[in-house]
Amino acid sequence: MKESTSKAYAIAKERYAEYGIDTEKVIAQLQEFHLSMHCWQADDVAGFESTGDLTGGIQATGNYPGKARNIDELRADILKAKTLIPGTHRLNLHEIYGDFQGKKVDRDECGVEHFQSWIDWGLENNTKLDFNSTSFSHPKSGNLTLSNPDKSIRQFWIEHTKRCRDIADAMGKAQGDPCIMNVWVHDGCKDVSVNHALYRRLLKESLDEIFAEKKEHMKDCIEGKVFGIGLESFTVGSHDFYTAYAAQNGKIPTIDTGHYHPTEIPADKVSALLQFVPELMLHVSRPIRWDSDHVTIMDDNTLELFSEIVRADALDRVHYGLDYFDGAINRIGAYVVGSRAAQKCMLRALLEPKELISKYELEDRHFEVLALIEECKALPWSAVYDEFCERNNVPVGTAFIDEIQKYEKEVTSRR
Ligand code: RNT
Ligand code: ZN
Repeated sequence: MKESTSKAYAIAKERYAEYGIDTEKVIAQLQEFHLSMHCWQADDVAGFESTGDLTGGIQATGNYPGKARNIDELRADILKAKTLIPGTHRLNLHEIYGDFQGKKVDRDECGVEHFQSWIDWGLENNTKLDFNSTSFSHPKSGNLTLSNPDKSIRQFWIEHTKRCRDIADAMGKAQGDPCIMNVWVHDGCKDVSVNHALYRRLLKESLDEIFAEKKEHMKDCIEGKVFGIGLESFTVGSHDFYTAYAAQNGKIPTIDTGHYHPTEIPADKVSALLQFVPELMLHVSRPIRWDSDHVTIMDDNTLELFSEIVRADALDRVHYGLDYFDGAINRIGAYVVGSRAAQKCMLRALLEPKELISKYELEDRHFEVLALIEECKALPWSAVYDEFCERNNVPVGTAFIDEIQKYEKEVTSRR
């Protein structure tokens, strides 16, 4: 262990003790904080099904060389990223990342057999799996999938999503821990339209049919959005729609931090939703103007989000997915920066002296609340993070940059 790291940690430990915070306990909590790393950062959401374009309300920009072109490269890149991120983390797969062995497997034909090698890989690499149905980038994606008035198209996507639940259930069973399956569909209208109630009724009916079968080893999440690219005027699966659906049906709403109006604070959803729904799924991202998917950083929105979870004492009621895709920079670097940023936000949330602040607030002493929140920003949390990295045998500070450059030179740049 580097002497400077351990000295800095010893001082940090004392400083936090002055506020009643036990940094050893916090490090133990951070060790139990598992991100669900999104497989789709490795190849700009391409998947292994076809070489077609990414369509359906989302877009990845950038042409940085070296993206993963097949399942082996994707697995290698994710394992590389994992060596640079402290802790143990899950992997979030989309259906288009199945092991199709070069065969054409349409979305209404997918089955557990196409994910058996992922299940084995997860067990071998101590990586639990989460899952997503994929309704974009397909000839039948169009503007409407589960809410399409054309029954045959709607049925196609219902069948797909049901099959995805079977796959997720098999993953959960094999790993002895529920697989969290997210449903996001891009359904919407580009321009003025009048059949909103119809589309929403159809989406509700499709979801009812999809969720009809109880599953033991997976949990369902539903993800809303303000708008999709090319579908700016109307979104069938809006936040109101899914919030109401989740509350009525005991489902898990997914809070994608890139999916709200610019002045809306995603963190504020946590204590509101958790009064009515069992759990939450997160897609931690970073919205920039029209793009909802820049690499996660330690920004105010993310800090506040994790703080609200800790303050609500809801650490075990939340699943921590990441969801960004940046094709303009080294993609493994994007994984590492974003994952470490999410961990730092959680660490800072755990280090907040919340009992003290809460006491002041309940006594109506608001200057003291403000002062403490301000002071906490400058407490030596980074020394605790460095110590956490040391204990997990991953590079401390910027040392991961060299490792990623080396991997780029030896592996990704040769693709
Ligand atoms: C899109 C949603 C969705 C996707 C992934 C790839 O706006 O956020 O979660 O990003 O499913
Ligand atoms: Zn998302």
